[in-house]
Amino acid sequence: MTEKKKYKTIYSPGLTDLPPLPMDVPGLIQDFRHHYAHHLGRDKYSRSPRYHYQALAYTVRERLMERWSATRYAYHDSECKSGYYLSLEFLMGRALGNALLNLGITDRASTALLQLGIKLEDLAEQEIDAGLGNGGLGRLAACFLDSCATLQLPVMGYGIRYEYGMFRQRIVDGRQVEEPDHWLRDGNPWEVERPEYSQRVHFQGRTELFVRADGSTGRRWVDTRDVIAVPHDIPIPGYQNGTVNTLRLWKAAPTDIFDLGEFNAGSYPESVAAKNEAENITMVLYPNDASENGKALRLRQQYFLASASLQDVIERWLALNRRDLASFGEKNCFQLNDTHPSCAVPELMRLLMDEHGLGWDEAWEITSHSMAYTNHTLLPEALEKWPVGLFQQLLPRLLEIILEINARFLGEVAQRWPGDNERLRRMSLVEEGPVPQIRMAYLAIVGSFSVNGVAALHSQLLAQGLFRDFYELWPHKFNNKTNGVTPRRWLGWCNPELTRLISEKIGEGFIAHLERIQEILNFSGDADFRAHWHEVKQMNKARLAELVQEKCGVEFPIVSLFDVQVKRIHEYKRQLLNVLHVIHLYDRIKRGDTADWTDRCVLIGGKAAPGYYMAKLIIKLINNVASVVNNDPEVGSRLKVAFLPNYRVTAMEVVCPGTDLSEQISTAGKEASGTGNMKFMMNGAITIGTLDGANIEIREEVGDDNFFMFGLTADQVDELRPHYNPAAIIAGDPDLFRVMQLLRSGHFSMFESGIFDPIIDAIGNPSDPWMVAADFRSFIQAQRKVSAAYRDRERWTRMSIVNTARSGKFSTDRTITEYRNEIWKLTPVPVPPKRP
Ligand code: B1H
Repeated sequence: MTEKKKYKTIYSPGLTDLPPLPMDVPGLIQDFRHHYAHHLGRDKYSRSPRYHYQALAYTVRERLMERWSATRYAYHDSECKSGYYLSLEFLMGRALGNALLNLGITDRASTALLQLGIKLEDLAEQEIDAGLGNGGLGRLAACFLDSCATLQLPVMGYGIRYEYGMFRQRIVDGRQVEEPDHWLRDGNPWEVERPEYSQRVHFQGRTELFVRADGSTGRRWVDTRDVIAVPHDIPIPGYQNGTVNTLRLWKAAPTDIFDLGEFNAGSYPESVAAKNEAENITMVLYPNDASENGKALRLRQQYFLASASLQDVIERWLALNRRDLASFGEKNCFQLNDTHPSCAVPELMRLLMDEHGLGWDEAWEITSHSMAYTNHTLLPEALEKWPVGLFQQLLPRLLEIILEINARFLGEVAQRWPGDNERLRRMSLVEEGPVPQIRMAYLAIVGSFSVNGVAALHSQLLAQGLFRDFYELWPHKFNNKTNGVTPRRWLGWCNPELTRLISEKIGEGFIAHLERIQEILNFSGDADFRAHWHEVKQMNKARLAELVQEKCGVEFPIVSLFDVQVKRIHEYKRQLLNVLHVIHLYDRIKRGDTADWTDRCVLIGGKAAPGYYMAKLIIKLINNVASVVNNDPEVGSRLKVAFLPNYRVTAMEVVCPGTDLSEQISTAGKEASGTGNMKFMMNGAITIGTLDGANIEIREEVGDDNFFMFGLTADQVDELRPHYNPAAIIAGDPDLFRVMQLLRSGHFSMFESGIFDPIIDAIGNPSDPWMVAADFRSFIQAQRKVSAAYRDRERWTRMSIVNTARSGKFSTDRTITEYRNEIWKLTPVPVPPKRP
């Protein structure tokens, strides 16, 4: 049923030759009512806001559809080079507001709905986030798609349509509880299933030698168990430019019942079990973020994505180029979002050789000139390795190809460094040991023409550390592409008040040309402008305070400094250091050390990987500290602490506009880039941060005076490590000593004495990889400066304006322009507007 062979092209221009849909208020009202009554079948009594949302979603969707096909025709006709972003994660969040903004009809839709007695904001709240990602890496992929569409680049996203996205987090007794995110339960108006473009993906089986008609021999993959990949396409609108690009997400489906019956010798229950086995592949997103991994199902997901996507691209290419693959490598470029889709390297080799008859050299020429790899982390526990035995069992033909790639590659190394066996061992794609493993990062480097990190420091550390040997061999492959965020969602949509204020001064162009936002610096001397700036921030803080009241039951007075850290909970991100500062403030209040005090509201939010014990314990500690602090009458409004449950894209849309102080406090050298830091900056928050990831570049842009820097540098961290002595630091720092004393005394343990011992031990451990104690003093001092600066409203507001004004570099439009010019070599393709 799902097999593509059963579909053939029926050319039918008459079916699609339609006049453009109206974009005015009456037209929107008419179509909204049509969808509500005739499409969804609702009547005047069924007033659930769900259906209002759905009716508007369909009204918007059909306006995307006409631009979508126009974009496909434009790309097809231009015979342009294409890019593909291969990613196991696309953290899209909500689609409705983004589509309205990009179509330029937010105000008209809002007016239309008001005439029907409906508020757009209430309706938009009905949409469930598409949470198909863990954090920064997945959200970066989503921002990239937005910028590709806005820059009119022929780039398609390829990913997995997980039935269950990132789990929902509830907090029960201060602890994280995970609940499945069945986001597709009520249907998804933003996807279009395209079974006619299904692909078949092989697993298991064995390989054998075979003889071709011409007498030559080859190897082939036989007796496989197959799964069908069914594409579901999501439209990606550019900013008011007529372009709508495509995110293609694959869903796994069983091959038809006949095949299953045959395989299972007619046994019905086993057939149904096999159906489940197929569907399991795309059932759930792995929620690990940059922590431990290694399950067979995950490798199945990775190969499934790589194989289906490559077959899809090749099929389209052959349909267009009459079966000629010679120039495939010059006209197609695949960007691998970390090593997760790196099976694409051996899989493209396999498809070109086994399915399309190319020889090794020709196939390698194409593969190694069309693949590019982005690394997102230096953390050893997140570097993917798969046991050779697992590959042998699951993907035997791929293993053969990987071993051949390795043999040829090591031959090249041996030529360059004769006799250097140690180097061969270090660089081999196969790590020897009791369980030999494939090093996926090395596979990606060998198979790609470009290898990039995601911030200047990170790229430098890759070349000098993790990938040093490879950098020596191929320095030309290595480059940096500092991350960004899309200003459409992260300013235009989430902060309409600030966007309006800026537009009044410099026009609206900055949303698609963020470098122009620096023109607001001309107005930072204007007291009136500053007063407005402050007012907007206070409004946004009120909105955030409302959220905190509703979700945490904690009152945040908007006159306080809003101090926020939202991101995945991970030891390297050092939420713990933040908590130590909170405890220190609490201790100061209790000791009456409150001269020149600045009232503070500290908000922390983020999900812990379900199996990450320490991260979960840190969540519990934050919640316990919050409950002690918030319920102490002596503390009052001087300090409030809240843990925001279920942090996600949609929460950030309220959090970042309402933040004064952005916490970016990872151990230097550990955070590859960070992107939350950029969202906060764009919305006028000031950063307190270490010299890590993109923080360094943010500080460069805003200047030393508009950034609160603290802590060891990456080099200093490395130097200190061998003689790190946290016990001595604690003993020598009375503030830290008292904080540790409070922790040890069980002051925050409630009735569970000793529960935080693992945290106390970790801080005092000389081999603490995150060196929390090392940066405590410096952090406390920087926070003192923050408090003083905030008391001077004029000064703070100036700093806030400078941060927004200097955020131009951190638009993904800049990032994507660099990818396009330096890696992808793509040309923009304009899409002509439809005429009535
Ligand atoms: C980042 C990951 C990641 N780096 C493994 N690595 C995953 C690794 O599910 N997994 O197995 C998922 C995600 N994510 C982040 O990427 C970095 O930590 C950030 O610093 C960076 O800003 C972001 C985007 O480049």
